[in-house]
Amino acid sequence: MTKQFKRILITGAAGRLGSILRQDLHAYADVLRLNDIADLGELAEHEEGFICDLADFDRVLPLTNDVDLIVHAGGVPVENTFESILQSNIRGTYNIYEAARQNNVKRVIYTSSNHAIGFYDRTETIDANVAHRPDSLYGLSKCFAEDLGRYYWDKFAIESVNIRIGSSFEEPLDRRMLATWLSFKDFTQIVVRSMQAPRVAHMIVYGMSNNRESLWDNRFASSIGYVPEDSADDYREKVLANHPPLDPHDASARYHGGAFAGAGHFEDKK
Ligand code: 15L
Repeated sequence: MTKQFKRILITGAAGRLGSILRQDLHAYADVLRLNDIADLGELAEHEEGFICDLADFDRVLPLTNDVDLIVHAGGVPVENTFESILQSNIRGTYNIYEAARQNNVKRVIYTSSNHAIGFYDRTETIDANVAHRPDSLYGLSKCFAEDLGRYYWDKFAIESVNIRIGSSFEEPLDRRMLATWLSFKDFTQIVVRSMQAPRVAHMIVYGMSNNRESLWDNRFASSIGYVPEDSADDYREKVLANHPPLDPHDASARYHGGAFAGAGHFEDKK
């Protein structure tokens, strides 16, 4: 059967979420071009391996050549030094968009993060139209990337879906994740819907499963047909039994971003 896409580029393909995409997206594309700075292991027949640092534009240009779309999951996945956030997430994401423009790639799916809005108080339920409120340099790099996508849409008609991922793990690992959890299956679904939607312009959606407790109003995701099938509630009793409640006045408990909001400046001496 012919697949919908000829070639999809996945950056960060050796990472936790990139590996899920590597496994699941072959159903939609003849060829998966996989990028990371880490080893990608053995490549299947339908896979092209491309080890390079996204901060190096001369490598990113050929990386994005002849692809139908880009799923950009590469970069530093948590708080780090400013220098590494700058190189991997800020310069790296700029390089992806600029190379996409030069190679005429028309859509980028970006794994953004809830840490772009991590300083909203948990008493507030927010949608994807609220102003950025980053809780870390990492979160700030996600804000930059979302705005970069908007700029490349407004000026160059490159579409993007920015998926503000909550917490995507095998199962919810603490009380906060009862609200922020995104199952791996739902993660694949929201990426696939983002790839298949006929028109997305520049969108921001939340990457969250169907959790009863929720910090985010995800109504915009319904326009691309995302209907989460899993729920953190299936793990609720286990999580509550294993994780005592935090002090509700502590910053790690008060804000959407959890421990990222509660942490100090990464480079301060501990
Ligand atoms: C993220 O952005 C991280 O990549 C992930 O490791 C988790 O910490 C997640 O946010 C979260 O907020 O739970």
